Amino acid sequence: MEERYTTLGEFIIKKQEDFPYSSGELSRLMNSIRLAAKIVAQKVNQAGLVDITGAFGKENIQGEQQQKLDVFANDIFIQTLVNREIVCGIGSEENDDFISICGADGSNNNKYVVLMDPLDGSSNIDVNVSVGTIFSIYRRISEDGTPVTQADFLQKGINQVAAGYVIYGSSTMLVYTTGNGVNGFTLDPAMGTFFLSHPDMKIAEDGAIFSVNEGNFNQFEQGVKDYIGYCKDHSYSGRYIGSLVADVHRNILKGGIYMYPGTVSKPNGKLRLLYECNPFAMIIEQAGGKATDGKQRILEIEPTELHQRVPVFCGSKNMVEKLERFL
Ligand code: AHM
Ligand code: MG
Repeated sequence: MEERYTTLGEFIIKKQEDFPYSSGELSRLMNSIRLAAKIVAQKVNQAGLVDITGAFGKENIQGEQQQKLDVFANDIFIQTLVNREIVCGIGSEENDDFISICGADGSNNNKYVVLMDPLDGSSNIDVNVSVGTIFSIYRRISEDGTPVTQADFLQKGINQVAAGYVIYGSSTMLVYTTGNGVNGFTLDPAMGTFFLSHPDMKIAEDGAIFSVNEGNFNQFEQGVKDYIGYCKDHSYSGRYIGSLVADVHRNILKGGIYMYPGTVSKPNGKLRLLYECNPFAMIIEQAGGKATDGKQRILEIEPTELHQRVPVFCGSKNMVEKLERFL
């Protein structure tokens, strides 16, 4: 079969065959994410048609209003993973605490935990801008068979076994890595099948796109301001959708830097280490780029809390290194 016809399902099986002694658990987990992504894609595509957009009237732990589709996506991903008894714990940006998944006898022999932002950028849904799901998979560090603990979720990003995102854009794509390169799959909506469309994705070492919310400019530290000045002096294109998955996806494909720096009022910025920064840092590094909080590699930050925020600068290697010289 020619590569262009490879489906995500086939790709997952092929990956597993590279590890003949694997239990197949990660493959089954990826298949569950693939299924949940299709269900959410279908719902996102209907957002303008059915009464599903708009505020749900509830706030999440960060005091932000949840949208109906946030809640839907969260439920679908959780249900899919729980029903298939495929993980021992789930951490979600939409849940205050992690979820421990146990059988009737209180035990769980699965070895992976999933952390996710089920629908990032959901404030963009009402205006038909691309949104996405971000996920991250770790091997538990607590003893097999016992309920998961917070420590299973507070692992450094370098421990990620896999990470990926789904972008619900003009087409739906699922992009993921298991630590051996990055591959992207596009959903054929007529067939309901993801096909390998972007094998071995690489981000250019140099780029000419900078993505940052310049509305916060006056609150940035001087080094960030100077770097933005450098980008302008070099006539780089400013591109900021305000939807992380879409902004980073574009920069991976075209070369560029994404920045969410700390501000005077929010020194740690806005984005969450566990649900947003770590998965993207793994993907970007696997694609040949870099991701830093300005002081250290994102993947080496020791997490201290589930909903921790960190400044983030990620993208084309030479652009991130240039920025680091300004900081
Ligand atoms: P969310 O997880 O609540 O959707 O917020 C994250 C989003 C990102 O998608 C995006 O990059 C960022 O918030 C935009 O923030 P701002 O509007 O401050 O620029
Ligand atoms: Mg988010």
